[in-house]
Amino acid sequence: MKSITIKGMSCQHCVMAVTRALNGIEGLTRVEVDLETGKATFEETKPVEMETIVAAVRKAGYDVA
Ligand SMILES: [Cu+2]
Repeated sequence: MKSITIKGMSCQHCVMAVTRALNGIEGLTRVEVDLETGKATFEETKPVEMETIVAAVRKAGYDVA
């Protein structure tokens, strides 16, 4: 399981948007995003570049710490 910290989330809608963005990346599974901690955890079914993840999060309107 990998973990990243998302910046800019303020409500459950943000959590859903980030979750959707991460779920949209091929190779990521078991995505869970926690509003309190700002942590997003996931597993990889194949290696995914961190740049790909950061790009998807930014496209959704958030950032990775
Ligand atoms: Cu929100």
